Amino acid sequence: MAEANRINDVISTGMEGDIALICIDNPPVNATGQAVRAGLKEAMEGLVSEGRAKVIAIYCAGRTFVAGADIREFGKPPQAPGLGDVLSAIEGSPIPVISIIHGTALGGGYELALSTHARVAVEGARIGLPEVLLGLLPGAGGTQRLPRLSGLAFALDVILSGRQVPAKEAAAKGAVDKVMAGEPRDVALKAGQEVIDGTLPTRRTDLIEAEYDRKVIDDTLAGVKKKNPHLISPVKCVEAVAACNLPLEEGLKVERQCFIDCMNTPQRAGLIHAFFGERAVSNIPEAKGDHRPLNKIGVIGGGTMGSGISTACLTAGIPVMLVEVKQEALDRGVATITKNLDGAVSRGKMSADKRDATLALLSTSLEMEALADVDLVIEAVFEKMEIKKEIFEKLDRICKPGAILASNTSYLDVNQIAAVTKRPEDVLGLHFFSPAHVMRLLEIVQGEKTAADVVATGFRLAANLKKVGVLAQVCDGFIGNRILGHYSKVIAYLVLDGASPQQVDDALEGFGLAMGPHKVGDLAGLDIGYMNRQRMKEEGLNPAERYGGVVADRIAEQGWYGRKTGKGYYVYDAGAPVPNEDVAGIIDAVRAEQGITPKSFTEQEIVDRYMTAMISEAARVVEDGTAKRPVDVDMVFLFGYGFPRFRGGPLHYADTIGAAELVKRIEAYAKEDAHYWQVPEILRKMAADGTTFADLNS
Ligand code: 3H9
Repeated sequence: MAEANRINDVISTGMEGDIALICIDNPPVNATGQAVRAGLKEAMEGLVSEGRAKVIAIYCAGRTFVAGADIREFGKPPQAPGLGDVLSAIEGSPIPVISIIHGTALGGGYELALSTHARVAVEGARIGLPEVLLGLLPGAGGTQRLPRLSGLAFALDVILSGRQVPAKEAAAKGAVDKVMAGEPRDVALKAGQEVIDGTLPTRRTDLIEAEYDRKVIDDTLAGVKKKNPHLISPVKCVEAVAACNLPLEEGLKVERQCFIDCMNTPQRAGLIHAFFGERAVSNIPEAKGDHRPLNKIGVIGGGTMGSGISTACLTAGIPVMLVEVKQEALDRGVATITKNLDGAVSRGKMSADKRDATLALLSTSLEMEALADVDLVIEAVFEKMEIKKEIFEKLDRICKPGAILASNTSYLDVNQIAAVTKRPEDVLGLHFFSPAHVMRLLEIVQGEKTAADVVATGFRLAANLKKVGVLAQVCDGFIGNRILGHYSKVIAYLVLDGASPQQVDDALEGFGLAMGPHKVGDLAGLDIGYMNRQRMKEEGLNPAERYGGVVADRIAEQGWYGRKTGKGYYVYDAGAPVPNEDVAGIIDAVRAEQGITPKSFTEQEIVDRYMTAMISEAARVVEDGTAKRPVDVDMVFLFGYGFPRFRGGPLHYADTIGAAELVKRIEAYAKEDAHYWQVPEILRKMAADGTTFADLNS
């Protein structure tokens, strides 16, 4: 800067002729932490009292404009000055102020831009108000100023979706005034000169009257409540926007109150835990070391999983060699991949040309030898140890030195698979979740001998595929399926002991699950669980364990496999599914045979038992090191199992109950079934120490 004046560590000002520049430099994303707010206030006061500048341009250093308030400050005592006050001072400035947006102007960052008198986006920039995704709402004027600039419908869309709006669309809607090319500082000078020349008009947003339509607001509110019956912040967003017909000062008061209401909810804490958790899982040394190349990937198996994995890799631009044993199976695999990509085209996520180019990255073969030149092979065949061993022996012979050999097994012992090769250091588990091109979780399973750069490559693959990679150690089912295997038993016990399947589904949907477990069973096919239980029976059940599968077995034995047969726990005719009356008869008969007198359970009791079972096994998974930290378990459940994001994950939720209460609950349940309900040692210790799972995350 010609005349640089450092206000503090993150804010500096300077003069270039008649143009004053304010630069925000607060890496990584220029969040409006206390130093930024205080520095901006001081810089504005200085420039206004000096009175030399004809225009003030605010821009940012680094990769982006301000990406929002500093989320790390939330939940802590507020520190002056508040962002709202700083922005009101900017809006009230007698010298016109403009903002130069590059990268992303999000949340409080875009609100800063809204308080200035004109917004210039650098080409490629995006704006957005994503607070709703954090259980909040724009709390520094966004709900009041955006409708004034761009109208109610657009403002409601941006605020409720949290989406990032490209500069071009934002300009068309008046949400930015101009799009220019260049470096932010150069654009600041150019745009500043245009303001002086009168070619870039400026205006105060607070003086614009918002167009107002009560019906749009009422309809939006009704839609929001229907779409997200559990969430508080979308309702509060609409409530705040509804105040945009008041004078700005009054509207800001309503917005402030709505913001505080949201800030005080456990949903806000859960969603912010999810935001940081998503980043924390790969913020570990294991993910960061050297990695091996990923220029070509082999996939063995063209079934649902293999096709989904191939689709994910191809979509990320990685060439795939798909191998199957029979031509028909290969054709089916290619057809599934094509269908997956067509789906992306019809949803507007991919152009037809891009689909063709993506498909051109796929080659196929009936010979494993075709995998000789790939960097990574992902085996996705039946869950049978003998078949996997046979494949890995062959891969060991065929694949080039240094190639990574991965299994998509969902529960088998990766060490045993690795042991059949002469290169166990190159073997790991890459557990995708179905549908693999949609679900974001990837469990990266580290075997005893897996090399460090192979694990790091697993994380690199996750990042390339835009998935959330979570490190897991070997055990039956790794993190997710092991925990699922445990808590799914409590669902059967609840039904045996008195709850109806529908009651269980309703209670858990009320807790936030998108679909109750019996509806999920009907969707997945009840024959699958039945076959698994038969296999387990053949292998020998644990006599100490209560067998809960009797009801499910009898339902499947009727040939009622759920949706695909039109009947399961529910009956699927034309309308909404209704509970299958015959299932009630089966349940009554089983209870009578087992001498069970049915109890009644409240919805809360159902949720408590279900969650306590999930938390118990999750705690053991952390205790024995299968998961590195509680946050890893939480992210597995958010990204792989549809656990409600606003609850943060099972162990974040556990902290809201507290270890002492959980121990008390488990001990009470243990009076009915001491084998199933056992207090994990880690939980007992936490109850004694007064510590939480969150303490183990740091
Ligand atoms: C708000 O503004 C409220 C106001 O309305 C009212 C106030 C009164 N704070 O994602 P990345 C960290 S609410 C603190 O990996 P990318 C992030 O944790 C806020 N830290 O990069 C990571 O740290 P680490 C509304 C933040 O390039 C590092 O920065 N705004 C914040 O993939 C890099 O992040 C939002 O919700 C923050 N606000 O994506 C935007 N943002 O390296 C949230 C990021 O230690 N942010 N960090 O792991 C994002 O969506 C993405 O970070 C962004 C960059 C698109 C900006």
